[in-house]
Amino acid sequence: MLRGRTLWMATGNPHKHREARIILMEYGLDLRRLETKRIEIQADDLEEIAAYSVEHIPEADSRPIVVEDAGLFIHHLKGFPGPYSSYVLKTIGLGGILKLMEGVQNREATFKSVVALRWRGETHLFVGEVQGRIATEIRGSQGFGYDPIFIPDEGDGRTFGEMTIREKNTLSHRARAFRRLALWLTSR
Ligand code: ITT
Repeated sequence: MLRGRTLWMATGNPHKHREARIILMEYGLDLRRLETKRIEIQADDLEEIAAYSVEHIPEADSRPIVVEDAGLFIHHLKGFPGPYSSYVLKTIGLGGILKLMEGVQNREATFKSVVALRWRGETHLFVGEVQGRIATEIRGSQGFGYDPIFIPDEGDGRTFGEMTIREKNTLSHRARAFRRLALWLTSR
């Protein structure tokens, strides 16, 4: 088990940290945010990006660190933007995605999260996914990123952007990946 039940998340995104911290708290784990330089490689899969990143954080030599890489895979667009989600959001934005999806019937999408834990010289990966569809308009002002255009299948028709963090945490890709991490850590 972890000493002090504390681990650090290296992320530039405070929303991701907040969501993950709430999940880990349920398991008695304290997830702190680490402000550090992260190397983000360009690759086709999130697993490779997350693992590379966590393995190049110097602080990982002395304490347990997690990095999470997430992406939105739109089926009609053959998985775009996927590992390029961050760049696409910054460039064409939600409006650009909605434009690409104009008149498209198949709106299915998968949100995926890969959590890479670096601990005692080893890397462990935990994956979470949620299926849903792309809304036809931007809805909701909660959350961040793609939340206002993603409607999870298991929900009630609202986008993640129309949900509180706690509601999003019952269904999200991130919640699923971090729960897997928590179960693994607490069962050891
Ligand atoms: P890091 O510093 O942790 O890398 P980031 O914001 O770049 O933070 P990711 O690379 O994991 O995070 O995410 C890729 C993009 O997908 C980015 O634009 C996020 O805003 C967006 N995204 C990730 N998780 C999301 C979620 O739960 N809801 C909506 N958008 C999300």
